[in-house]
Amino acid sequence: MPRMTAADAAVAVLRREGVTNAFGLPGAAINPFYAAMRRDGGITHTLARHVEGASHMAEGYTRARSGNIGVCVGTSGPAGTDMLTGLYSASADSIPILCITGQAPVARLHKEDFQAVDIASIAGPLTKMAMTVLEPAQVPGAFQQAFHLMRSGRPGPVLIDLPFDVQLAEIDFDPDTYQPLPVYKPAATRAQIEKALDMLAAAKRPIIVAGGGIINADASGLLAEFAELVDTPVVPTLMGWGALPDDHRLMAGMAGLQTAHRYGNATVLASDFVLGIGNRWANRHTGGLEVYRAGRTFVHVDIEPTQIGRVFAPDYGIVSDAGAALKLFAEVARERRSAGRLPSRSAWVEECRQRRATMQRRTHFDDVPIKPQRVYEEMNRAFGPETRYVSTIGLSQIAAAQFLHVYRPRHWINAGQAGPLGWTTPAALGVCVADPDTPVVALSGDYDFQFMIEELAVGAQFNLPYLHVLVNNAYLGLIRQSQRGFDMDYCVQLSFDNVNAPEVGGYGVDHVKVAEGLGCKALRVTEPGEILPAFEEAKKLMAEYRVPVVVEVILERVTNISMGTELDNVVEFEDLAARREDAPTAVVAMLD
Ligand SMILES: Cc1ncc(C[n+]2csc(CCOP(=O)(O)OP(=O)(O)O)c2C)c(N)n1
Ligand SMILES: [Mg+2]
Repeated sequence: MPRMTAADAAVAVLRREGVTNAFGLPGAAINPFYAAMRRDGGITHTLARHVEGASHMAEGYTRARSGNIGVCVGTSGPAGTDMLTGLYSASADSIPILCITGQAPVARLHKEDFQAVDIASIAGPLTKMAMTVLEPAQVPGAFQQAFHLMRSGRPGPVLIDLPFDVQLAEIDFDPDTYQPLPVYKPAATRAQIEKALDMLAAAKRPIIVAGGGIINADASGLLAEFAELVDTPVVPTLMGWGALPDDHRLMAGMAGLQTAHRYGNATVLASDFVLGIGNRWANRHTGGLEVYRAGRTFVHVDIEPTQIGRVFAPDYGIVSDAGAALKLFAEVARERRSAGRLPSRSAWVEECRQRRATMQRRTHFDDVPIKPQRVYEEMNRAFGPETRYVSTIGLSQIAAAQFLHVYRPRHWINAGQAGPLGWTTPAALGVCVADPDTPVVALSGDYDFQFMIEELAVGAQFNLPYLHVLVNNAYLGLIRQSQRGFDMDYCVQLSFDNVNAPEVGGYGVDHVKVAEGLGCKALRVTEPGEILPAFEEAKKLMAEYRVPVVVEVILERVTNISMGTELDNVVEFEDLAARREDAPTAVVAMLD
């Protein structure tokens, strides 16, 4: 039997589970694992500048490509605690990442040893498994179980904590005969699908709410097929955005309190039946449940049994992987269609499309300082359907969801539930590592950008070019807007007179200089007409220098973005689009 250190065995399992990349940074307690990675030579390591950054890179890496599992590695103590936000973000959005930490030697764990912290207990609620491996011979099994859990059921992260002496101990392990464990994915039965289709057929104005589970299951094609067969409009959730292309005839818009379209909310409110697939009825999607549920019948399909009924009791629930359910939905719908048993939906589909062509928000403003809506209009002009967007939270992200277009799954990569500021830059870098051939456009507010700005150096060092649109209002904009309810504007200003950069006109941080200092390229624009040329220039700079390029757009300081408390109570702060020229890049042209 081959003998090797437990750390070598851990790396061998990673390789056999398909891992080719890791994100992290070493420290004394994880050096044996780094030594094993070095001996193996098959794992490309990206050195983060902050351990939290490594965890978000891992998440971006997972999200970019089906089957990927991002791995982040850090030492004992603060490295593990730094990665907790990454574990939270990944678990909240059902994204598998594997977090590996070093630890003090087993015999010293209870002695308050240097940087010994009980990370497995701390990470427990954020992971599907969090384990300090105390016996060296358990290491291969711990990793095997980790991959089984990350891929089974509702995907999510795992943490494995390896004491120093456990990593170094020699064990018997045969990588050649190692076999990944089978993956558990429940599948709907025919009787369940028949019943749900009967309920859909009985409805007059049905919609499909398409969640991120469809993207996780790689089932976007099946979604389109099924929706077309039953001719039913689709409302993607924020996590499901891209599952159906924005220019699809049945795309009805997103619904919610913030990241939503006016026509999306109106269509949900007009519906009488909702088939939710791979979604979790997030509260910023539903708003108040009384309004959301009134007069509607609900069917909920989810891979995790305890998700059924968690937020509200649906009229019918099915435990199934979204892909397995959609495959059977399409199969049975095709049979019913051939037998002439599907009701016509053309009037309802047309009604939803009319809403799309009339209920639009205005994007075309010529104001200086620039209004944010104009930035997204120019982004729609500059970036095609091949673009992968990465964003986190803030007015910037909310407006992006209202105005940008997404045409493919995994092309809207967004920390949906946790929304940790700072996620955007490292996640975008992880996306670039996973798929260097697809153009990546990240979007940040100034505060999100400042949170993990140091990670730009990783992009410069490892030649990970992407375009970072930075919309600068010198404000914690979303919080400023929410403080209107408290009648205050308190601790939310990022503006100051920068003694080194009077040219930023009181907006505070000189992002261009910082980005350049970190080895990237950066441009700043202050007028609407400069935005598009700056994007084109940025593309050239990316091609020439192979580093991240930041395009900073100086915005007007105060713009309130549409949002509200209920689906029927979203407040509009600007004039709505009345003519085609008001929303010139809308996917469905505005009917004048
Ligand atoms: C770690 C963390 N702290 C606080 C928040 C709350 N929060 C959400 S958005 C926001 C302000 C974001 O400002 P910016 O990135 O400039 O975006 P803007 O809203 O101005 O577009 C804050 C503080 C958060 N999401 N994450
Ligand atoms: Mg801001």
